[in-house]
Amino acid sequence: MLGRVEKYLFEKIAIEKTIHMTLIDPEKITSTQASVVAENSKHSGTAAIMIGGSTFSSQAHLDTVIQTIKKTVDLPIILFPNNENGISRYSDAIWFMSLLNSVDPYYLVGAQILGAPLIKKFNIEPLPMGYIIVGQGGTAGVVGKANTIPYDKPELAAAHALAGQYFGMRFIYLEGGSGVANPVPPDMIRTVKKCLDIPLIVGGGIRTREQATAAAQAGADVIVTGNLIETTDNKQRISEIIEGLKQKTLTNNS
Ligand code: 1GP
Repeated sequence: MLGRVEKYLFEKIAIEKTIHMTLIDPEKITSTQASVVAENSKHSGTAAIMIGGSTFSSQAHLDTVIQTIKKTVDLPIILFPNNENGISRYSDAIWFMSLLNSVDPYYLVGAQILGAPLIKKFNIEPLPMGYIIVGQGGTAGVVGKANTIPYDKPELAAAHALAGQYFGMRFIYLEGGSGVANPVPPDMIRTVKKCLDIPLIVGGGIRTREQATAAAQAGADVIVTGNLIETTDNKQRISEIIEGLKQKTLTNNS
């Protein structure tokens, strides 16, 4: 049986075709700022709030950020952990993810083994996801010891994604790396999406409506933006991106 958050995501993707999620890195923001970002993002039409970062370490701050956001918005809070320390009892769900192109068993299955008992204890909904770092990969690529897949090798990314699907993962995430200059190219997204029967999440370096729409048109089911919230006009930029995704759905349906 599908969990509450997974069901919500599947239904939303079925209706809206491509949805947006806002990633908040607790290390870069106070809890008050986080709740303002979450509220603005909700008004703009974001579907869920993801919480996590590549180098996060304070669990107490993570708990406070999530509790503060929950007082303001009723969107699902999904953890996006870099290891077993990124777990908070206050979250609704967690990307139960394996970094499929890591050379370190810790990021393939080790951290997950350490985290699983806590996830059960806190009754957090696990969302099984295959995480693939491509292109420059940013900090996530370095920390996760990923054998990053070059942007001009889309078929390699597709092979990783298919392996994830065959393992039983229910989402695949193509990660270009937070803040990278160039987001995952549409050609790579298209090639990966073609071989998948499960939703495809794309993130890393998406800053404009045009980039988000291009990723959606290539087949992304979920667009994640994180760094954008650090810009002064973040509310405007997130609104434009989500507006672009909605327009794309209207065009496709007409
Ligand atoms: C990073 O894919 C996410 O894990 C989002 O990237 O911060 O560049 O939006 P940005």
